[in-house]
Amino acid sequence: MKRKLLALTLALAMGLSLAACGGDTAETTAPAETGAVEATTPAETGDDVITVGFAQVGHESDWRTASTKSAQDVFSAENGYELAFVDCDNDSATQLSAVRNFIQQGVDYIIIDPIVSTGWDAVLTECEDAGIPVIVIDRTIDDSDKYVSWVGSDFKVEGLACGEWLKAYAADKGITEINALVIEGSVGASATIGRTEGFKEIADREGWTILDSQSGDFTEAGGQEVMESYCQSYAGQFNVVICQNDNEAAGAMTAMDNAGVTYGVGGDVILVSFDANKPYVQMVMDGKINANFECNPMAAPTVAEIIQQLEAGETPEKEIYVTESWFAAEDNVTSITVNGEEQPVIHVTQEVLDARPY
Ligand code: GZL
Repeated sequence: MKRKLLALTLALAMGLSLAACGGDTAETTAPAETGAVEATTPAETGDDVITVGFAQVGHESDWRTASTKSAQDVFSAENGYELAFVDCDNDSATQLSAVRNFIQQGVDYIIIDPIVSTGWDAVLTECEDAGIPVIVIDRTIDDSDKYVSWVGSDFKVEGLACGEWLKAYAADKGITEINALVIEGSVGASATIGRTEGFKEIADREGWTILDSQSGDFTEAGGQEVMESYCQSYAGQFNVVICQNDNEAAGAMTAMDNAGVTYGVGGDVILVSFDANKPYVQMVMDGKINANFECNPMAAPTVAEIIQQLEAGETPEKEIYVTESWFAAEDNVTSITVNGEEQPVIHVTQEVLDARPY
């Protein structure tokens, strides 16, 4: 009961301080069946258990698996939490419905990793009315700020870093013409929007050609399907493939293998990926992937700190960025500068690989 009173006080404070959010997003989607709710219930329930509802994007990628594991490790019974986890299977209607179910369950806190960045203001208003603080992780919500904090990555910076690395790499290799194919992530996801925008900004500045840019939905199957189509449509025309996550890169490699297209160090095509999950950092070390731009999935520890701040009546930061690294197969580009900030490009050695946490 103590936490409920605290949350209600917070919600009232938030309601008073928040500027009106632009644009009503009328709920047009009828609530669908929610995903299976998996609650990790502590052996001993007590007054000090904090209940957390987590509406996760889905299970589409290795990155997602790491993100989910991070939350399950942190919000465990032994750590004093009861986690109600919903895998929303990349379905926005399921995700909105899952959040509404958390409200009905009366959880203490709600975590959302939003599948898409719009359509959120109505349900976030319902959370606020119910006095349940919302913490957003990873992808962003762009049509409402009725949440306490967001913890994640700057996706545009990831895209810019990719472009700046490619510029430096091409210069070192004497490559004067870039004809790129992009395999985008899920449509409407802020990760897709940011990475696409960042890379295109550099491509436009450098006069590169982006021959095509289609969604592989952040999955291996999607990456393979798009790359098979590219190998047909753009045979012999491209020398760069940008995959917006590791699973798409895996699919693209299969398609290029089948089409007899060589890639990676010494190949005809420069292959770039995002996420930098450990198996794909291994592929960078092996020279299959030329560069990989990390997207850190470990937001849960920071979310736990935010919850503890709220429990203590403190006000957390509104935006908290996680740290990320850039990896390359060769050591010919040692650093790049993005938005005026220089950051090393890490040449992947066995020591670097062994040190990777996920
Ligand atoms: C980005 C995250 C993306 C990953 C993909 O933060 O939302 O979704 O890059 C995942 O692997 O599917």
